[in-house]
Amino acid sequence: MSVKGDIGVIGLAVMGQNLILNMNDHGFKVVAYNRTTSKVDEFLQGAAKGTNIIGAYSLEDLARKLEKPRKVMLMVRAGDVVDQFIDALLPHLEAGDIIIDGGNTNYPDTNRRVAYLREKGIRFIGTGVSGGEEGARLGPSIMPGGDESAWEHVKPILQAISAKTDKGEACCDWVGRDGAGHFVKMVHNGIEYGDMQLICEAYQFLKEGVGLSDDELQATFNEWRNTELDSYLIDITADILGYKDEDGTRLVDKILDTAGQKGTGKWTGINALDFGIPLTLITESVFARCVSSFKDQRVEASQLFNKTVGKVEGNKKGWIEAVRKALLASKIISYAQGFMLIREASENFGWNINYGNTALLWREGCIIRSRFLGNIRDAYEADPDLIFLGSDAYFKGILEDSLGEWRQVVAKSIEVGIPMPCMASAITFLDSYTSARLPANLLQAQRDYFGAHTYERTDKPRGEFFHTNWTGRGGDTASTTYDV
Ligand code: NBP
Repeated sequence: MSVKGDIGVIGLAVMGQNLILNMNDHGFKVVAYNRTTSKVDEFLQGAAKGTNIIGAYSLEDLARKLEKPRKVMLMVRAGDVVDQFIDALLPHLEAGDIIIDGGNTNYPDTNRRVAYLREKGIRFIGTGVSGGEEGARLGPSIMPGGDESAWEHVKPILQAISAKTDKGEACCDWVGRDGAGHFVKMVHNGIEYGDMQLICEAYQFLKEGVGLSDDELQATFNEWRNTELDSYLIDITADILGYKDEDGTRLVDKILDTAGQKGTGKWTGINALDFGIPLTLITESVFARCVSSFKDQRVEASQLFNKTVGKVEGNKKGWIEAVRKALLASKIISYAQGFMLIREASENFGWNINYGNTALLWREGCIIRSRFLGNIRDAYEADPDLIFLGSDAYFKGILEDSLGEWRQVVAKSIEVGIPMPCMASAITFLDSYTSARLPANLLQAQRDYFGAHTYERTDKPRGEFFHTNWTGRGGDTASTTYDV
């Protein structure tokens, strides 16, 4: 082992500390630095005691203690702090050295930083890291992108510390140039929003509509662990539903129903709008959190129409199975939409993202880890050009098998007054996407009527545009044709 450090990590909060300990476990010598340097000593005397971890007390000290090319990983608050550290590091680095940003950075910032540092001869990697504290310590999902010439130098470290599939494959591989890694991490977080909201909708329907008891609810989610829904989020939901407060009642019932958010779901929605991709489910899940946060308004509005939730009558077991199918089918739509967004960005930026590989990165270590992601990987391995996940034979089969009960659940939720924004948006998307004809003929007529925006005709070749003087008062001049 070298005397100097293999990698430096800046940022000794929960993620930084755990990643460093993980690197140390895998035999790498890590140099640890933090703005508040007293935290370096606290770390060395606490969690890092007895390890090979070295402390650094200035950026100069950090640079001096690193093997060349130097590899410095930032695990600090995303945003300006990353830029500040980059500029403060530059005087201590030399051409070919590598900076890695492992924070939750918005990908345009990574695009910008890769270009900025390339001009200065420094190689930059922006990597998504998912899995929270436990993932960082035991094996996170890692999604690196940026300057590809840096990858061979950091690959042995990042792949060693990452989560592994049951076949031993690392949930860490090169995603693509520039901000590709952070883009994929952003979509991961958006999918996480969607998965969580879908589970919440299933929970509310079964609890308030079907009337399952706490024990029945917990048992249901426990059983779902043994189905295609098998995933980390289903696991923790089963645990949460069983968790009792000191007085013996379920803690979850005492938690205020207002959801927080840190912004990555919102970024995913904004990008979907920018790229023109109908990411309806994830976007609804962000809005669902927004509505939940209007607690006082909701309490007041709940008096407006004397709202009560109706009972969902019928066989409990039948409804539980119908909800399971609705949840699974909706989840397929969410991932289908997420991969459409990744494809659009990849083609737009020339990132060449491998979609099967992306599913593999999320298979273990991260919050959305699931058995299901193995099937997504198989689907893209079988057909790398697959546009709509629902046309893969395996997923098509599930959608076909679920459709009837999925419709029943969504229709019933509307009938009894239980909000179901994500499951409803998912089936609406499927109905739209699989419609050879939509009412956009009328929409184009409206656009042409008031704005002379022109339309194409079903009885003429595509690409020929027509304008009608609908009222006899307008002229014959058409507006410029463009697609938004
Ligand atoms: P935080 O996001 O809480 O950041 C703490 C670190 O940022 C500390 O080292 C702190 O130094 C430093 N810092 C701050 Br805050 N303001 C600074 C400033 N103005 N100048 C210099 N340093 C500053 O840590 P975290 O929760 O470990 O997350 C690290 C990154 O990983 C973030 O981008 C986060 O979004 C991402 N991430 C977090 C999780 C998670 O589960 N927490 C999961 C995945 C990704 P100080 O000690 O001197 O204040």
